[in-house]
Amino acid sequence: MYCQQCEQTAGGKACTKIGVCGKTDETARLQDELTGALITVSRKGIDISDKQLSEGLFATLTNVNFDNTALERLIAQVGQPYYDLNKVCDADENVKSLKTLLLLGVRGIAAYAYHALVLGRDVSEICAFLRKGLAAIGEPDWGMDELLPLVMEAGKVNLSVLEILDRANTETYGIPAPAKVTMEVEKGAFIVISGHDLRDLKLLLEQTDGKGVNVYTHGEMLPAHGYPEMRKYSHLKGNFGTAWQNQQREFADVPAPVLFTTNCLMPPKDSYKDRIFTTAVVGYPELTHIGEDKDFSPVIEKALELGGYHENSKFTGINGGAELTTGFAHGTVLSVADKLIEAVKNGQISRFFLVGGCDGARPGRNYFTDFVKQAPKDSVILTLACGKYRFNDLDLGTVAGLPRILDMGQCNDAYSAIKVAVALAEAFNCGVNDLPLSLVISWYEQKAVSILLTLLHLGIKNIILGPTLPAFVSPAVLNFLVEKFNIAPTTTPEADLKKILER
Ligand code: SF4
Ligand code: SF3
Repeated sequence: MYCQQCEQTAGGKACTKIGVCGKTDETARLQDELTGALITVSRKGIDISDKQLSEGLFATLTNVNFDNTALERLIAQVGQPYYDLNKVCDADENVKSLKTLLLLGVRGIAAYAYHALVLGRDVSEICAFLRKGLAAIGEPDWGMDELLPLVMEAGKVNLSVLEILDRANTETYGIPAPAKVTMEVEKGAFIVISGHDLRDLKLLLEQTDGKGVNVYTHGEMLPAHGYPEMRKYSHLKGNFGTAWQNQQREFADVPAPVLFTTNCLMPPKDSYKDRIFTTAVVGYPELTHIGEDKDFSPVIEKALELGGYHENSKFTGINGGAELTTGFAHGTVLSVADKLIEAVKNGQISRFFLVGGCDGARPGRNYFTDFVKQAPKDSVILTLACGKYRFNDLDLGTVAGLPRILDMGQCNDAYSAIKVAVALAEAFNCGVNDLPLSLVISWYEQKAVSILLTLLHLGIKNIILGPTLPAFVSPAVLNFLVEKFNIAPTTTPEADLKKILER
């Protein structure tokens, strides 16, 4: 195997024997074959459905599908000889770097397209770009001149898909509003639901209604508490646990089943394997997978059988806090835009930091906790995605009547942050780069890659990226990113804050 698509890749270079994520050599080969088959389809102009295309690509994201049978089925459905991805690896290092960047961007876009498609949205234009991007990866003679514009276009297309998804979510589940979410688990039967698929949560809430089974979010499902159509269910109680990389510890002795929607699933330990269920694109051998009929009865039965805790049980976030807040999507933040602008003008708010992105297991990720703790007391921390669990239980007080940490949602809601930044720039009659706004982004998997490409497409400069830079970025491509966008790796919170505040 040869995989370097995520931040935890072995030795900071590539996984070649077994994935640090737990992906086997065989699974990696099947994921390459699936990608290769989709490249062939795109190069030959063969018509496959947008669902098949986005689902196939989504299945190759990190921590999504470890189930070889499911991957074989997806390959058989495409039914084309696969383009050999080794040709990408053997190319000139800059071509390899750009083709990898394009492929990972395409995978991230496909994930968002899939979520929008599930909510009945038309993503045909998005998928047309996915086909164009995949076809380009198979072009034998393309160099930097041809590939670089496509990489930048991926950022533009990702912005479109995020906008489509934002509209799909808010039109289906309402405009998110601020919500306080407890980490206490009430006694009695319950289900934990993880991942990004809001539709699965909604269906689970409907199917558990009146059954004496409570529902708790986990990981990226936390922002669901902000949506009116979810909050109306009184048995949606709170949030269990923290970010994805702690699941093997947090699920070890929980007396309840966990339903994984896509993504991030880790190989389950034997101690809790019988309690894990999967649905949507996520999969792992031998786990019960709930198919397209979305009949969650086996999960509900398991919850009733396990019975939950005997007493109410208190849990805390990684900093000891017992309550989280979410629901500060663009609708809420922009409804107080006048107040924010006034607070910046009169000096109450000195700066906005967008600190967020994907979390991961590396110890260096404490950087993001320390950064937020050390940020000036009159600054506002906008956050999104699972990286927020590093600090979302901290009580940093308020500024200008608003909590200092504003959780804008999942990584799927990056559009919210962009919308707020653009609106502030308009209000101040300046460019986004001239705002008192700094972006400190953590990355892990391929959706973060597509979001990063969107930020670059918008011309956003001075992004600080960590905890490490992607292994697939060649020196020449890195040089381009530094010269054009002044992108920089994280160093220490102290040094990076100093640099930002002196700018
Ligand atoms: Fe390694 Fe990441 Fe690929 Fe898994 S997804 S095999 S950890 S690079
Ligand atoms: Fe996290 Fe997987 Fe990316 Fe949606 S849950 S941000 S890593």
